[in-house]
Amino acid sequence: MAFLYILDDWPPEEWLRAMRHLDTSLDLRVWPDVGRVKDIEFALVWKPPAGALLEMPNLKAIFSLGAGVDHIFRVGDLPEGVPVVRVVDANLTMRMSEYVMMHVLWHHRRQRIYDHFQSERKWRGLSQAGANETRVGIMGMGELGSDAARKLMMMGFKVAGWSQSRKHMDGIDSFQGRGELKAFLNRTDILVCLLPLTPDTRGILNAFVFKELAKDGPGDGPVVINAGRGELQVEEDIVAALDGGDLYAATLDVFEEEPLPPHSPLWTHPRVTVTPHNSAVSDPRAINAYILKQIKRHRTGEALENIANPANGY
Ligand code: NDP
Ligand code: OXD
Repeated sequence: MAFLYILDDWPPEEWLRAMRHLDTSLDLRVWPDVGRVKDIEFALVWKPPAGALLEMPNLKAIFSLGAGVDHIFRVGDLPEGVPVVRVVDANLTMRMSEYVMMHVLWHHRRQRIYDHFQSERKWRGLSQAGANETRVGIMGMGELGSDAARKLMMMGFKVAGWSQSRKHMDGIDSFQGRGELKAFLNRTDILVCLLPLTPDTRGILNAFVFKELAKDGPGDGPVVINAGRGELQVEEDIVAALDGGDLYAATLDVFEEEPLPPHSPLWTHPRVTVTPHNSAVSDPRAINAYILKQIKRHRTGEALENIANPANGY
């Protein structure tokens, strides 16, 4: 049996080294040096080229290198009946929650203004609301959203989540589906997006959403933090909302086009924070270990975990 990596621009050495450290018996291959295609039983992929996964008659599973699977489903022609498995891993979840907590706190504590004061050597304090007065709304209450929600709640924030299905989490309000989106937005000061990119969610962070965010919060104005996918957001609408007052500030980890092109106004907007799609980087040690666990399950006749549903795209 052979294991194939299709890594786009991830350096293969690190992935191979980490895997060999965990299991010396695997026959590892790196795209495009596939060797005999019928040897390939498992593939770990990030943005696979169209057709790359076809013609592998013994392929048992396609593992996404990350939590998102949009980069696989967008290829279209996938081998029929081969499950696509996404990453659900404590290490990845921890990293995303670190990012969300840091940026929620940064906006809540008005740090952008203090940075500006410092640049002017100005010693000045501002009024400050408590976390218990600030309403955070999380779009996407899956593995990542629900962990971030719990941690924010523990810090004292008023937290609500929005998802397809109703959630029952102590101390966290749940809003469900398009019918409850407006009510969710109307009670939200800081909006965190951890949705997957699907046909249903593409472009969801748009002018309508920004207009509906609460305008009576204790902070400087509505904030959006997007660490889901760039194509969830309409960047033109973000800039217009920032300039028109529907948004006060934005933290963006993901973009319609990545890397963010040099001409994008987001780079220089005074109330936008840009990070390079690294809010929760896939750690080769953790991800390879997760995949080995899945392969072991498969070999012992247990079901693979966290299989994405091609019908809804996540
Ligand atoms: P999950 O599949 O566990 O959760 C997805 C959540 O989104 C679920 O709560 C789901 O609702 C909800 N959802 C999906 N579609 C809709 C919809 N149309 N309307 C309302 N809610 C919807 O995913 P994860 O939490 O593991 O990951 C989320 C995303 O984060 C990934 O898909 C990826 O794009 C992104 N990501 C980004 C990273 C980065 O570095 N920037 C790193 C890792 C992930 P329900 O629970 O009802 O099914
Ligand atoms: C992921 C990502 O989906 O890193 O895990 O974007």
